[in-house]
Amino acid sequence: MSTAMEVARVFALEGEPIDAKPYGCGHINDTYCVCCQREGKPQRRYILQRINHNVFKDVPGLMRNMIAVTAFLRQAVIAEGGNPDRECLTLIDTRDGEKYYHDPDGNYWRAFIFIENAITYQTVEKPEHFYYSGCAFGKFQRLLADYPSATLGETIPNFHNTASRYRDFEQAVKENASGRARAADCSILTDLLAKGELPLRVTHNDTKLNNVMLDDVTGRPVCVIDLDTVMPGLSLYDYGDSMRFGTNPAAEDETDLSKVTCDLNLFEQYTKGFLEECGSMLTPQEIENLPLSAKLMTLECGMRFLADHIAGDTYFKIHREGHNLDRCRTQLKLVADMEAKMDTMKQIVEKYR
Ligand code: ADP
Ligand code: GN1
Ligand code: MG
Repeated sequence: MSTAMEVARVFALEGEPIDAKPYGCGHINDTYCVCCQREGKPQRRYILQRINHNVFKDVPGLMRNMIAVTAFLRQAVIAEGGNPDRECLTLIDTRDGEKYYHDPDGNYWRAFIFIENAITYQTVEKPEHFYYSGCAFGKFQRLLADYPSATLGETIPNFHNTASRYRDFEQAVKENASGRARAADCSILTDLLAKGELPLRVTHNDTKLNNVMLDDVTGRPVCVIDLDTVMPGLSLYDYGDSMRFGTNPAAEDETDLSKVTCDLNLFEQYTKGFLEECGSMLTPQEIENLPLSAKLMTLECGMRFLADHIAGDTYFKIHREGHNLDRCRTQLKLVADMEAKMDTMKQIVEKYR
């Protein structure tokens, strides 16, 4: 594949390219900063980009848009007395007089004047940055107000067609190409139950910490409460739901997700207590699935919070806007952390079986 340095020489840059380094934090194209040496003059920089043709299927069409829009903006900036080399993107021609280069490997490249003495921020550090951002995009709209929009192509069809994006989302979940939708995981316990490999028991089903009364003085367990959900179920539901709530040192609705983790010491404490009390009556399959049940009960609860958020908060009590969404996020963060710690969780269960 051509290197950025090789491609830099294809463009009519001022001076001799001496360096081409990856640049910026973009998520789509490969961007390089090319530095050129000039006789008796300071160095000059350019931006060189390899266009992502996986994302943009019709690069020539995209470049037709860009050439037309930058030419139009250039005239508009000049008409307002601005500096067009600085206030609008300027494409640099190739030595053959083209606005972009299609290399022998099939990659597309373009080069721009480097806008010096200006930076892009990754977060709003001062409110005024965001104000100026509003000014910039407002001006962009204004300068292009008379451009005939129908003459531009759609570089990504349906890009902001939210209904179409929603269908894409449903399709991605259905296909689950990465396995990350975890749909298959969701039926592991119910399948084992259906096959008779896990016994149906009387279970509490809502075993969070605040559903057990502990003695004020000794801290020892006094009484299991909140028996509304006592039903036939799997022992794994009771173990897993306790883990979901209790191993996370942060609140169930914590908004700082960096605080949300599965604390393995807490995991060990509960496992020890649970297995001391009922380990001898559990089957080997039940014990083997304990670590998985922690993850699955957490995933299930995350899905329930999200579903309720989408349904308009009709099930769980909320105390602020987006409360169920915040709760969903902690659960999904916890699922990811449990997945990362699954091997250790299994070792801990083995220690107490
Ligand atoms: P919910 O289904 O809304 O969680 P709970 O039955 O768990 O309702 O009751 C909510 C809280 O009330 C419990 O977390 C506990 O602090 C307190 N509580 C419930 N029952 C008792 C009880 N019998 N004695 C003392 N406190 C109780
Ligand atoms: C509900 O009512 P409470 O707070 O004990 C819910 C549980 C969820 C839990 C999440 C009957 O429990 O299933 O795991 O919230 N109870 C019911 O915090 O839906
Ligand atoms: Mg309760």
